[in-house]
Amino acid sequence: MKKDNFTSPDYFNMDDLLTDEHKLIRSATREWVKKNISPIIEQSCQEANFPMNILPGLAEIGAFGPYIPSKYGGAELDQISYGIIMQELERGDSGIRSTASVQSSLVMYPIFNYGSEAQRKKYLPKLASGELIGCFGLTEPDHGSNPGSMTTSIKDMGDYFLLNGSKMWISNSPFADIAIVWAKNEEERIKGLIVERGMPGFTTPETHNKWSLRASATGELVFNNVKVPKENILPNKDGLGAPLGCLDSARYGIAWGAIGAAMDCYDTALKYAKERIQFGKPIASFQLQQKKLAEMITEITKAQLLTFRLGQLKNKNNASSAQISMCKRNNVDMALTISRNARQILGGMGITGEYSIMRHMMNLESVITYEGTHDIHLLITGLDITGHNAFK
Ligand code: TGC
Ligand code: FAD
Repeated sequence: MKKDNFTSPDYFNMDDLLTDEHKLIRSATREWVKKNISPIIEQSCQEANFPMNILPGLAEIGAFGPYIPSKYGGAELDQISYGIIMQELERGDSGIRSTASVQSSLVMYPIFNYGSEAQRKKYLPKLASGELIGCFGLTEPDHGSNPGSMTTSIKDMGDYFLLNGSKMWISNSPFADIAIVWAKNEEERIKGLIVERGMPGFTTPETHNKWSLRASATGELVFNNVKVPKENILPNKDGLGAPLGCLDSARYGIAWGAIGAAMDCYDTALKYAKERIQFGKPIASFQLQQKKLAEMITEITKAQLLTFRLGQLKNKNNASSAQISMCKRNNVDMALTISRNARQILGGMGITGEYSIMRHMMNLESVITYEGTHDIHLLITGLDITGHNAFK
């Protein structure tokens, strides 16, 4: 792996819109990534191994629950700060950003927003410090894009719930201490539960043979007559809107994260194109390569503007789910297209682990699928602008 000399593009002076605190958070996260992720990530991916030893560092830079109030251990930052942290982490690797996204938006968010005060006090400080790691179980083997049809169930047994069923494709499941699990009760209403590792009947088999997100651990959640204490149910919201509310927060973070991956590919390709000599000239001097690079910086800039505006709306609690969908869809597609073009600029070198581009490209194939596929987000926009539901 080459030394990480990343410099971020800022073609429309976006920095003018950031506060000093935003810039400080960005430089701290970027330095942390250069020191702790860039030197090890290629090997982690090659070995399909999540680097567990980075968890305390992620907690220290405030990547676990950045917007959670400090009284529960969070950093109490605004939504743009959260986005910047996700951008910088995904600049390093989507799998590292995934771990922070899941912990913040899919585990801490529901406990903070839907949990009891006792649940907040019990779990949030330990999740913020990385003492506990969580995962989020919504997807099932037969219910991915359509989670409302889930079959995982809870049965009221008087002093506990009996949980049965299984979840699939769950980030962090193989090592998570707790899982936020979505299951239907006897009235077919979706409820959220906090399931703890060690509860009899609860297992988390790992999913192997992934070509994407290899530095992120993915697995199943299997529930075989698990007795879940009643105090572990999230009392303050139920129905499909509850998990979808968490997804809004995570999708927002992914929108920022994808810009990080795109910037890394662009920066690498631009530097390479200026240095690589063919036919006696740098390849950056050929029109075809300039077209690729010019389109990349245009698309990154458009995404930066869209996403910053979304962050302003989020800060005012005024971003709609459809706006978040549009931004997640646009930015991940943008990043994937840029990674493919950047890889071509590097020629044969682009397929090696000497450079980060192919790793980003493979990762982004998951990012364009999870948290709602590219198609699903298009249909969300379609529904929003026409009023016609084309899902069913
Ligand atoms: P629908 O009838 O439209 O809605 C059911 C209820 O939910 C409400 N709602 C939302 N609430 C909050 N946020 C949103 N984004 C919402 N979208 C809908 C809606 O108002 C309704 O409320 P109520 O009170 O009337 O009941 O539901 P549907 O069954 O037709 O499905 C809609 C659809 C397809 C958009 C939705 O199910 C969907 O988004 N599907 C995609 C599934 C998905 O994104 N799964 C992600 C799993 S987690 C993951 O991938 C983590 S990866 C993490 C990582 O590693 O980074
Ligand atoms: P399907 O829903 O079967 O979709 C297959 C194809 O059909 C897609 O192209 C889709 O766009 C299309 N399609 C589906 N419905 C329609 C329709 N109505 N109209 C048109 N086209 C349609 N889930 C979690 O709960 N927690 C996690 O932590 C998590 N982490 C993940 C990590 C990884 C690496 C991956 C790959 C997935 C993860 N997921 C997680 C699951 C992810 O959210 C789902 O894979 C995703 O929602 C899509 O579901 P599916 O794979 O079952 O695809």
